[in-house]
Amino acid sequence: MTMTSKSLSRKDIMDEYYNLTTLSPETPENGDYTALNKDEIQDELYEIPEPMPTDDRTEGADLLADPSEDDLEKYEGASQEVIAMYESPQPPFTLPWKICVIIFILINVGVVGFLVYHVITIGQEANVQSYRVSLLQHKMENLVKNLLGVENVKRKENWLESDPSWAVLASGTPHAVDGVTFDADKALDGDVTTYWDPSDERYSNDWYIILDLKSIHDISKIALTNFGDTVHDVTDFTLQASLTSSPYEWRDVVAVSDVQAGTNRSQVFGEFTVTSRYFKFTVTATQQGWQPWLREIRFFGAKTAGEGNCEAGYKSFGKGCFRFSVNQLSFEDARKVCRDDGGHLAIVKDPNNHARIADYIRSTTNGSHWIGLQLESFGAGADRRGVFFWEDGTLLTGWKGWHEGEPSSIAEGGSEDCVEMADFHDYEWNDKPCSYALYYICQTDNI
Ligand SMILES: [Ca+2]
Ligand SMILES: [Ca+2]
Repeated sequence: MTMTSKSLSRKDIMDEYYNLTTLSPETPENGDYTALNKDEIQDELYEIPEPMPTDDRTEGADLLADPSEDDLEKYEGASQEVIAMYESPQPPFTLPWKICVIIFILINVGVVGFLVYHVITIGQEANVQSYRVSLLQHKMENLVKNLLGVENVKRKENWLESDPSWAVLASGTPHAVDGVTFDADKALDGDVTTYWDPSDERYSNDWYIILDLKSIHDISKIALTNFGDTVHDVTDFTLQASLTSSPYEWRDVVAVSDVQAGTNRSQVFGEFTVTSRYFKFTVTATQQGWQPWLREIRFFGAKTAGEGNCEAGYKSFGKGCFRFSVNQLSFEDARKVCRDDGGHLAIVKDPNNHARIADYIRSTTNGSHWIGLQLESFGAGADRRGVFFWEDGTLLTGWKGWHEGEPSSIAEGGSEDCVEMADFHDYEWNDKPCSYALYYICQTDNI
């Protein structure tokens, strides 16, 4: 995606497109073309044709599902109006895109600076500050990645951003008061004011949390933040790891017996390396044998690289990393799974990549798969129109993998707003109702 295209919202594009297809040649002021320059319109729409032989002019109208002669005439009339405007001696003033980018960066630097100031001045303790700064750094890296379109931000070990959903099982009955439950989530919420309190008998010495880090990680340090008293503070713990969940196959990673009680500073324990997705953290002793009150657990490491610099479980095809589902879901559910995985439904803009992916499907499930392409329709009844967008927000332009006769359902009464690589079309594209349960392909960037 080019930087110029980022200055346009989807609504802008769809409004412009709608204007183009409905504009009367006698009333060019209906279309607010002054907000765009000619290159932007040509980038974002399906190329407004330069003056060309009449026989070629229908090419730009392929967004229409079933264009009538009348539609094509309107489209051509509108195209000529736009071209005439940009060839006029006084072109409309537009802010250069580079200045837009600089302003955008300056605004973001200001926002980040404001956040950093507050992290430094308001943070309660040094460990809280360092933790939040690392979060901020993570978010800034993503910001830079988005701004520059850099696909390969260097893979780096770091303190992972804890996630309460990592806690899948915990021992004991969590203490509850005033509607607040002191469950294991509280040790993974990134908040040192909340804590895990698994009420249990004294000297149980088997208070555990099973964690699912959602993907395979290389972990080399663990940090605990005790409550800070001399009754409930953890003094001993073990960490075990399993690559599988049903059943778990626990193997010992580290046993620690020198955790300091009576302090609520973060304590780091390292000197191990483990590659796993599931972890069992067990408190084997507290200062006076009562159940632990534990503010936070953190892990240091990075997602494990698989083949071709892809995360484990992903396959490298061309520039992207792709994971093929073993289950079948609706488009929305599949989209959510991919996003939870840190990626998105597959964006297949390149015919060579498409061929590799199709080959892989033929050799495995041999079934239809959702890809990250969806129709956004506007207008209703006979006026229904639609534009296909990829999951990264870009318009479907350039190469397209439609099977002959597809998409078949943009026009009036259409309901096939999602796109599959269809087994019955030899994995060429078909538009299909989004509610169908299909296999799906997730994609992440290289790491
Ligand atoms: Ca907490
Ligand atoms: Ca169809």
